[in-house]
Amino acid sequence: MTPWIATMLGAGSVRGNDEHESWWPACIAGLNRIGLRLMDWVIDVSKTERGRSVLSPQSAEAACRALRTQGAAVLRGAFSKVFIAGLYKEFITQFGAMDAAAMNVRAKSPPPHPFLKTGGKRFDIVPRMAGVFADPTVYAHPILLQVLSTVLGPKMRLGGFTIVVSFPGASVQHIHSDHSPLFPEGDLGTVLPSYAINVNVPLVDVDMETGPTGVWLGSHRWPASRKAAPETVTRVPFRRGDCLLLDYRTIHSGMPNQSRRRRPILYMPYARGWFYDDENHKGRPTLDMPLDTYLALPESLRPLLLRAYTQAMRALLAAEIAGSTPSSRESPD
Ligand SMILES: O=C(O)CCC(=O)C(=O)O
Repeated sequence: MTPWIATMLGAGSVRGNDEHESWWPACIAGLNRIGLRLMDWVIDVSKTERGRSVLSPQSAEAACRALRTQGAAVLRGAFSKVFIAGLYKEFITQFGAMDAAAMNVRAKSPPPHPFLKTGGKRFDIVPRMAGVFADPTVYAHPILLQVLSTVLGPKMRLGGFTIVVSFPGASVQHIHSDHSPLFPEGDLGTVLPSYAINVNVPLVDVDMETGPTGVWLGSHRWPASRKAAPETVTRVPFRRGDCLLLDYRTIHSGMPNQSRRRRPILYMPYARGWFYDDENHKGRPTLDMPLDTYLALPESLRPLLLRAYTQAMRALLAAEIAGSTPSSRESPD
């Protein structure tokens, strides 16, 4: 048994600390079942694949199959740890001085601002795409593009570049998917191919104590009437360099942070060219890339980053259209 499976099965102490957590201890009961399904959706990127920045046809097919059938895939070791350490440093430069209370105050202030509260002591924040955050190695990583362009087509766009940070004491997040159904009539959306995939890149090692994102595998195909049973959640720890690809329809929830460390995860949603996420980011641009940086990009990358231009305007419009209705990701508290 590999060490990370062992970590998962020996999930450590669990304590409820708010009303959402009544279901959390039941997750442990589901862990044995989870072990059986791990190999379906976790793909180990080999040293050679990482070195060449390309997946073998078998690995690429396994990742695409996992996204199709499970609505999720983990690419273990897609990024180098040194590169992720650089991203973490930039996160600390931009937001290291803020604690949960400071972010809460900002999240409650009138828009526009980069802070969205997505749970107790959990926030989605928009960093400036400066320094290493502007490095194409992160948002145009060839291994990511290899998988994503197969699933979403060659005209996909990066729709956002945000960081979800959970602070020590963060409670388990409400169970949700990242968007309401595109076609609620007759659950049509559940039989369609994927239209958007959120790529989550943890900037620190995430164990069971720090709290990974829990996933309900296969839920992208569930009818709206089927609710996620908390005890069937799948959760695996992450090491720096891993990333989690989640279909926008897949049901998930951030696990509680019972450690003393904050847990930042980079969020990069990629979508087919016709899809704009107007639900999740009212009043804030989701991709804060300075225009000069955009214009300095190689021409081949500009189509992927086109939303650096358009998101700023759409954010203002979305604030007007959506009014005060909370999105599925926003904290209901
Ligand atoms: O914090 C996490 O692990 C998940 C966050 C999330 O799903 C969200 O903000 O929508």
